[in-house]
Amino acid sequence: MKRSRADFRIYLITDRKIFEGDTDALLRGVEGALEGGVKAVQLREKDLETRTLLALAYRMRELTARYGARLFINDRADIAVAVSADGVHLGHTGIPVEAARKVCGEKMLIGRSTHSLEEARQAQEAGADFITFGPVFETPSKRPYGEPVGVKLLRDTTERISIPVFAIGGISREKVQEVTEAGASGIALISGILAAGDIKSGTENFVRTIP
Ligand code: 3NM
Repeated sequence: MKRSRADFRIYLITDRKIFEGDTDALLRGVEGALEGGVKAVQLREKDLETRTLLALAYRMRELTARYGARLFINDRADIAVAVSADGVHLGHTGIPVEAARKVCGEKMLIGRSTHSLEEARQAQEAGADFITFGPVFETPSKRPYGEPVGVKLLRDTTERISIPVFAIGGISREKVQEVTEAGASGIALISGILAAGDIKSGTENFVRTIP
């Protein structure tokens, strides 16, 4: 595994729509995943109004801290700093990595979503600590972004860049071996964990597969 400050292997991303928009239910779901062994969470509720998102980010910070887990905030470097998150995760419409570094400083981690080798290279050169790369497999939430990139492109990318790559998009337990053999340092996922009937034991199964 590539060594870096991004020393976790399962990167859980939130989506309260799985809980019919109920943020309390989302927090309970995330707590189940933390109980199951998740060590990094990205708060990604892009459509929330700023103050509502900030309030949720404070609660997520308190929760993740209780379990010794990292917290990342999607795109909102300002909110990440305000709630003392461990990092920010930048999507393709967000501010560039260099700008986020100025806001967040050297201590915080910066993750970047990438969808091609070129984007992955750019993220690394700009100083990202890690990237997500995908969608590797078919996933309903990402159909608007086009075809999955596939495992071969994942492998081509992990072979050419040195920062950790988290495979994202349609990751189930059955896919973990394939993506780690392709050089992924870890997996990033929403439904594989949060849509499980029993989130804690579902997470434990992932942790056993990718400790
Ligand atoms: N980003 P699931 S795919 C949030 O390719 C996200 O950058 C992607 O959800 C990307 O684990 C994706 O349920 C959705 O497939 C991941």
